[in-house]
Amino acid sequence: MSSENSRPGISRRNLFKIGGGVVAATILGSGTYAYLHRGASVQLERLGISLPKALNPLPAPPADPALEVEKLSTLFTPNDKFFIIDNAVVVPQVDTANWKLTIDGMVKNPITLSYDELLARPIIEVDDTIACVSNWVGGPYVGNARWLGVRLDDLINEARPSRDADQIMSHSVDDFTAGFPTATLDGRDAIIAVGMNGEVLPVKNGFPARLIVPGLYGYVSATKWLSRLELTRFDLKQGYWIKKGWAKFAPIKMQSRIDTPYVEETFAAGKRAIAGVAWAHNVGIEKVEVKIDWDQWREANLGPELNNTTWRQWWLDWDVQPGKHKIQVRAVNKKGDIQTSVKKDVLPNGAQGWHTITVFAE
Ligand SMILES: Nc1nc2c(c(=O)[nH]1)N[C@H]1C(S)=C(S)[C@@H](COP(=O)(O)O)O[C@H]1N2
Ligand SMILES: [Mo]
Repeated sequence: MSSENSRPGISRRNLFKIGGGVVAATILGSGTYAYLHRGASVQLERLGISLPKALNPLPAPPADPALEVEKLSTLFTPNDKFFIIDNAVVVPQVDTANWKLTIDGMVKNPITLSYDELLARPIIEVDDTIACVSNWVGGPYVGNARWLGVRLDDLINEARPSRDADQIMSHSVDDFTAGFPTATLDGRDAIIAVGMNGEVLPVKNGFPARLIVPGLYGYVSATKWLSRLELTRFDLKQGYWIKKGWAKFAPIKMQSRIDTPYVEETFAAGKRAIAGVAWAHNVGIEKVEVKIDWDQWREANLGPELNNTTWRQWWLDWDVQPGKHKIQVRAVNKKGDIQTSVKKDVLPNGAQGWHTITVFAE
């Protein structure tokens, strides 16, 4: 990883957020004032929107084990805690009156939809865990949400794509691009999302609309501030990060993470829990195993399973003796594949290996 710019897509925007409006405006000048002003009006508009209900709403979420297990990730990641990854210098502020979505390229029937026309389509709910390819083993760039939106396969079919098109290239209002195979639309619940965890999609997560394609890393699929879906070919066009050396095809790798204890944590000896989350997209988590020091692998308790593209929480009770301890975790998917121990860095197609931490009990 050479520089920040070579990661899909670490935000330089934090600089902007830190000082708040006044400081940022002083540093960046009067263009910034207009931007902040527009931001406020887009936020106001967003708060006034009431989204349609899903045709077949998902059942209410099951009881969350995180209520019982301290420091375990919640089953759904709250919007204000959701990770944010993009290369936008400033967050695009899109006002829905001027927004439209175009589906074009190698299609017989190009489609253009306004925001209201999009919302008038059949709406579904999808629980899905999204992940960034730059997430290191044990890292924070993964989150689970209940998304609300319009099925992507229906819209693409309506546009009557040419048989020769093998890629769906998504474009954003700020010229980000991400492409994935047309074959990915195999019946899975890929959507143009307009809602997230019961709210209108937050501005930082892509308001008014973004793509959610279960099972693919964000940099090839999860375009925020979406403006265009172009049917094309991989041998003609490549998305933003592909030109920078990241893999063309990027299914999310099976992973497991220890949330608690944290790396190098010191805590009192005695009873406590080891807990975290694990995911194996499109297959599902069968079990999670934990190895403490030189013991045998022990099977953890598993939280509720929403579907096979969401993470599963896990936890294990531990009676800790004083001293230094090593903890490792690995997942097993429903095909019986054990998460690989072979370590790989994030480039080109996602990190792998077992999350391994050292802790101290006293
Ligand atoms: N317009 C735009 N969309 C984007 C990106 C971007 O840089 N610009 N980054 C992608 C990447 S790399 C990831 S991992 C996801 C992250 O989505 P989130 O910020 O809602 O968590 O957004 C994707 N969508
Ligand atoms: Mo990403």
